[in-house]
Amino acid sequence: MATAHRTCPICDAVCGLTLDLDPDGRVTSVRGDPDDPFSRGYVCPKGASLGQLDADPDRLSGPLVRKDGEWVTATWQEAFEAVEQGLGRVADRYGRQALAVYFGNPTFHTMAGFMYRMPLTQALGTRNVFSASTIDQMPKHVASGHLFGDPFAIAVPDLDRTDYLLVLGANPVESHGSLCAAPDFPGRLRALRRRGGRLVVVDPRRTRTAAVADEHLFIRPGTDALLLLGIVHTLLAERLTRIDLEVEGLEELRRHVAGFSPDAVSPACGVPADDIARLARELAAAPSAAVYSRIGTCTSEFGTQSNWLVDVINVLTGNFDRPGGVMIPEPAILEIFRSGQPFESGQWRSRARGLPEVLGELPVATLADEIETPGEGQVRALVTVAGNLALSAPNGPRLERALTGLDFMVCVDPYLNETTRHADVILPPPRILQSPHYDFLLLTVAVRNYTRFSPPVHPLEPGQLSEAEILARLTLIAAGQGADAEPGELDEAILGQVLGERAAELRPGLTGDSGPELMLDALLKLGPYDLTLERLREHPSGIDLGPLGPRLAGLLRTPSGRVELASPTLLAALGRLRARLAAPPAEFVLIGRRQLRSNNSWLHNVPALAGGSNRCTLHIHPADAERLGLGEQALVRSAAGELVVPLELTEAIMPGVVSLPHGWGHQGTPQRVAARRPGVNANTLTDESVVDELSGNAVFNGVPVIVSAP
Ligand SMILES: Nc1nc2c(c(=O)[nH]1)N[C@H]1C(S)=C(S)[C@@H](COP(=O)(O)OP(=O)(O)OC[C@H]3O[C@@H](n4cnc5c(=O)[nH]c(N)nc54)[C@H](O)[C@@H]3O)O[C@H]1N2
Ligand SMILES: Nc1nc2c(c(=O)[nH]1)N[C@H]1C(S)=C(S)[C@@H](COP(=O)(O)OP(=O)(O)OC[C@H]3O[C@@H](n4cnc5c(=O)[nH]c(N)nc54)[C@H](O)[C@@H]3O)O[C@H]1N2
Ligand code: SF4
Ligand SMILES: [Mo]
Repeated sequence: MATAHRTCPICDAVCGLTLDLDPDGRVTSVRGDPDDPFSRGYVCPKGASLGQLDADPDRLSGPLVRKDGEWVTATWQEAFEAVEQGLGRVADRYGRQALAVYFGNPTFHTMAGFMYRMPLTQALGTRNVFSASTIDQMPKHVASGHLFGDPFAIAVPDLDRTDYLLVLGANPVESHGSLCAAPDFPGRLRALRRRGGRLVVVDPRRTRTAAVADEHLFIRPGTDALLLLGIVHTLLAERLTRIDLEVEGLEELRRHVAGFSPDAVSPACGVPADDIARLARELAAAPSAAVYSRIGTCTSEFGTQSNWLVDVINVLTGNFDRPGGVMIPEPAILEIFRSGQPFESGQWRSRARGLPEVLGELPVATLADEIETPGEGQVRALVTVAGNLALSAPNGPRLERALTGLDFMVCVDPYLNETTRHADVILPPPRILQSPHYDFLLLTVAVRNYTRFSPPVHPLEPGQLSEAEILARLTLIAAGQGADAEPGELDEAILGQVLGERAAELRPGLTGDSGPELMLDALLKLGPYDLTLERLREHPSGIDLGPLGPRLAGLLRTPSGRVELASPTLLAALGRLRARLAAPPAEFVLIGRRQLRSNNSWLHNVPALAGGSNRCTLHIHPADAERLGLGEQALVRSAAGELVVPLELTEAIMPGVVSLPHGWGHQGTPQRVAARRPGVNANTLTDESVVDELSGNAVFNGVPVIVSAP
């Protein structure tokens, strides 16, 4: 029996896995890799089913092209020729702005997604660039951009050393963390408490994370910014600050938070004023403390303000860039995504709604507008890479209808699913275990500096294409070089750019079996630890690069060269929060939730993960269900649409709040296991017309709804 080492590619926790393989190369078991210095043998049910996911018989084994409304299998050459014709036709007739591209969540995990994203975007030559960032973490980038001048200066809690962790809008015991790579997050939280630390969770649901915490506070969805303002107010009013960094704007901040005392914000956010003030005092008094926030705060109306205030508190309490507080990891690679230029957004605006560009992209929440609104620049062709917009975008059904009106659509995706079924061409990457793996991005938000490379477990079969080659050839087609162009030349051009003036010196010595591996070797050699791909290959269980340390000074890019606590843009946006203090709350608001044995939309076809508690139900408080006279199901209506959903009564949710997981609603696709328990699409209810103003991020939490008997 052979074994292979592999980093789990599913979620952000980057667990090291050991796979047992039978003589035919089939995975017979998956265990946590005990020799991995970071994950130390941890594995969750999703990682344990990697073999089933990899061998899913419903994955596409070759390209599909739609002819006269029917899917036909095609050769790669035929498929690329169809792409060349389809994109070419639209670009020739309507110009490059008629092309759009969407990069989905797995492009943040795959090596090919990292390497070819920029080249493909540039080759398409369009401003209609979209990614999962604006249905996820864009508020965090904007907040860091304003505070530190670097939108990628994303600090993570020093989980293994902190004395106090305040978690808002995250449920890492089920999600295993996000913008915070920490294998065995649940174990690390237990360890925090064992060493005498304190864990406090703020969430409209008493989650599994809340269950392992010292304290849980319910909060009315969408009001974290108010709670956080109350904390900032207390820190300043009671002179509890301990500022170790050079900051700008403390006095402006003080003036602007004056109206947000705990007493003032408490009625709107539903957290008692005494608790708000106490949180501030506890954060200030703890030997070290970290405030950590995620999806619940990002995908809400005041996402950017919430994430700004989180780091303002980390700075004011002396915990930013400090062991035990929050710190910015130092990954093994050269971080080519840092531009070195001060952060700026709104360099262009979306055509239909005038929403600002951020990090070179536009909000997913306005993609349907861009497809449907006639005129110069109307989107008529779409490229998706690893995305399932029909299920993951706000008002997915509207976007899905818009997709049917496109002149051409090509998807790089292993499945024929709710989104790709509208394509003209589907280009499937090979199986997971046939691809090399390195977490270029996730290791930049790891709670320990650490590195690990996994070579492919299985070779490509004759005629099969790697995801790298698929994306390279798409890029070359987009650049006008045709379906026959050689990917090798593109790879050399990218490597040349990455190596810059050291190209002549370093290029001859680079090793790797593919473009992305060569790129990894280059970035390691240019990185801060003097590593090489060869060295990583010698350590298949990974290499520990030590605990996090302070590094903000080298990253600050604000105009003042200091931490800017009071960016005028953010202060100006406080007006809407002030108005919110007096606004009457909606009778019901919808929020989401993640489930341990699921990952967004694409794991529901794995038999080992289906069933049990993994159900698409609406959580509602029993008192609410009784008051409304609800039975097994409810009708839920919002400004965007309506759904009939099975109910699950639980006292773990706040009265007035209902929760529905996303990624469900599997209809009309050939995924046989998923089709047996399709669930409903939560994004039928989310409203694409409402966004977090400063980042354009979608609002999935705090959606006003009306709940009634069906
Ligand atoms: N098992 C599993 N793991 C996953 C995923 C998955 O689908 N399943 N998805 C992955 C992805 S793409 C991501 S981005 C991460 C996300 O990781 P997390 O951010 O941990 O995501 P959730 O588990 O959805 O936790 C969000 C929490 O916010 C709460 N919440 C909702 N609204 C509010 C609010 O207004 N205020 C506050 N304070 N809380 C609120 C919800 O009740 C929920 O408990 O997880 C990743 N990991
Ligand atoms: N209501 C609501 N909606 C949400 C959220 C929420 O909390 N609530 N969360 C949002 C968040 S945080 C995110 S990240 C988005 C996710 O949104 P998306 O990224 O659009 O959706 P996923 O469900 O992750 O779909 C991933 C797609 O990639 C394909 N895929 C998987 N592996 C690979 C691979 O290796 N290569 C390629 N080319 N394709 C691959 C899958 O088949 C699937 O089609 O959803 C968002 N939508
Ligand atoms: S926690 Fe995430 S990375 Fe770890 S095994 Fe589970 S799915 Fe994979
Ligand atoms: Mo995400």
